Amino acid sequence: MTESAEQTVGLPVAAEAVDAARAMGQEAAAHRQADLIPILVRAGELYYQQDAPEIPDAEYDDLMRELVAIESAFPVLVTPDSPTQRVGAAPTGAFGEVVHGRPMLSLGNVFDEDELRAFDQRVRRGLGLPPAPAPAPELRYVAELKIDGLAISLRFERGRFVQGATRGDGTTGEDVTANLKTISVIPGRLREPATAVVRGEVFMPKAEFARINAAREEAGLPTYANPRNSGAGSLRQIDSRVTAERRLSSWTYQLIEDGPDGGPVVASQSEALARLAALGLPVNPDRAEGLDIDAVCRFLEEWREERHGLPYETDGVVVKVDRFDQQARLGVVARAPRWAIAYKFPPEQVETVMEDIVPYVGRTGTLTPVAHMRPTKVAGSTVARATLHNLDEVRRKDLRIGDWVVLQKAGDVIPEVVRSIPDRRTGAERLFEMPATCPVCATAIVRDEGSVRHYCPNPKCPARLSQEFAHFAGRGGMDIEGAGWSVLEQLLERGLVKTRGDFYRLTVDDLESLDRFARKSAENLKTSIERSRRRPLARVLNALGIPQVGEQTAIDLAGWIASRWPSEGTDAGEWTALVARSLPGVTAEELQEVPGIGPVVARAVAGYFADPETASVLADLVDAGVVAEPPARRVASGSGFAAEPLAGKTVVVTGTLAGFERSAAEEAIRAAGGKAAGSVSRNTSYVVAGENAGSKLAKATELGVPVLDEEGFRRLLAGEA
Ligand code: 3BD
Repeated sequence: MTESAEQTVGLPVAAEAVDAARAMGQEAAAHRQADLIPILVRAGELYYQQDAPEIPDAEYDDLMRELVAIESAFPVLVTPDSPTQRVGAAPTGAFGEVVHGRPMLSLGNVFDEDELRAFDQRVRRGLGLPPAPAPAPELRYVAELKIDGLAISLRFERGRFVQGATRGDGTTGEDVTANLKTISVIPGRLREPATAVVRGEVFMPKAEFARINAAREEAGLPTYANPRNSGAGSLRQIDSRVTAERRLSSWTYQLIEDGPDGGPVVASQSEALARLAALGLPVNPDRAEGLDIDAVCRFLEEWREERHGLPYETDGVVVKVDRFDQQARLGVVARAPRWAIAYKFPPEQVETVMEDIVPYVGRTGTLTPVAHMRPTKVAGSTVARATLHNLDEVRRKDLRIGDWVVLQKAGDVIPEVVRSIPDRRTGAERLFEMPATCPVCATAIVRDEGSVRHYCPNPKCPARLSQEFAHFAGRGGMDIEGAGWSVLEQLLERGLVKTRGDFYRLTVDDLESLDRFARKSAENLKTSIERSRRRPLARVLNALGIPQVGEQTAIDLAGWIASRWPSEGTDAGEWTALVARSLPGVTAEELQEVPGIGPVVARAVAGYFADPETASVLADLVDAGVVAEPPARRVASGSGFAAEPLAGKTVVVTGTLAGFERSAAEEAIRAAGGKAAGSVSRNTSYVVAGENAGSKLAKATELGVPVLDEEGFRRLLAGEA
């Protein structure tokens, strides 16, 4: 095992694995790499962006190890957009939660000067000032270069740094105090014993990024793609020694500090920045104060090119109304202040050759044309692929195979083919056509009247089935631990699993017949399959992959189903069968009763249940003994629909409960409208303590948070507490 390979993705890779990859030969390795990358990229995106992984962690790790081994064996195959490039960061839930005392807001974006001037007009109107170009001397802006980093919040008590958290969703972040302490510019003690919350951005300086990459190159290792990803990953390391090695930096830009009278200590953003600096906090000197909108525009102009010479990455300028009293008058809408805006520099565009357009079959059978390009560096990383969405888009942009194209990253993130460059055509370019038959199962491709979507209509298409079944068995679904891609592929290929219910009909002998499966691993997988047989209804619904239904809608739908077909007095298995028989009859009108479901989703869901194929899927699951657990009963409210007994409540479960797996208990809390949290704070409404509850129980007692046993928990869920 190489020390440095381990650093790449936070996973150890055995020398044997690298040898095995080498033995494949470069061509076979390249093919395998091409299979692995989209799976891992997609899983990674879901994981980081939506916290909804599609493949189990263990499987993800295995595939990632395999990719690292391939890339270690054949470094020429490495492109910086490979998922091996992201710094291995801790899984969600690895850190304690921090509820931000005041939510961390978000910022609206503008992309050109006109939009920025429109912002100025809105501000003037909001403050009752004359519209531009009339002068408005009482309105002044502060312009700060926008750091492309990770937003953080730091708490200082009597001058001491006591807690630091990531922004998270703005309400709740992760406690990364230990890691923030390794950042040298963040002081352990302020120059005054002030009590304050300070917000800012953590980032990796370009030089540090270059240093790390140079060292990696020297060691023959893949280099990291961009400072943003590596900075964000570095802050989410379990082992803060790893963070310390990365030498991150930070700028702060917001000060929340109450004076003796309860009001803020400073009266404006410019004063806040000065005070932050005076307290010993890092404040970006590349800013301007006392600006009118024309001066703001000059500031943008000045930095458009200059920014590339800065020691850190900036992707725009944040423009803020200086005076706090004016900020207060303007207020906040939908979490975004009306007194601040982010101007984004136009994306860097590059030209490259689009060597091919390849149709991919997705989970719903949709064929998506994907551009394969000569790998090119743009906005800090190398891009080789970009989705072209659908055939109409390909035609609209007049993209032909072999064309030179303009490439950019939308929002500096998602690679996008902007247009073709017809002047550079040689005549050898070819029009792309959607295949007449599915590239995977050869069924004739369908395009519905008036739709841009081409799809493979074969519900049994292996491309669809394997993705549908992966979704079914995956984390957001039945969560069958150990049933990852390679297992799934074999089960499908060998015909051991033809329907979803077949997972529950597998025997240990069946599983033992899989490649690299010993008796023990077969038994383990069988155990995890059995464990997944009973899942909360919301999860089972999500597992089905109903069009337009994600995790939240599945929860809403489950609540409605439970109110429509009450489960009291029925065994959960019988209730599941009843629901499975009843669902095919629901209408779109009925489904619109479900709070959170509108007409479009209602129609899609009703259409799904009306499909005879769905009825047989449901019957098969019931036959296979799958049990959907009814959600906690909701209290009937005046509107005839359920009120949520835990609405607005945060509940922490600790220790082992006899009647709930941890995930089921958390599911039940969410289904009852509450929030399931991982750590106890003053904001915790209840702690549910099972067998062997430890420090969380102690913390709850210390903070005076009500503690419930399992029976009390059940009453709480039933709205009886
Ligand atoms: C910067 C909000 C306000 C205090 C809300 C006006 C959205 C990231 O350099 N000021 C800055 C920067 C970010 C900011 C504010 N000033 N909010 C600012 C900011 N100089 N980057 N941000 N943020 C911070 C965010 N982050 C992640 C996901 C969604 N939004």
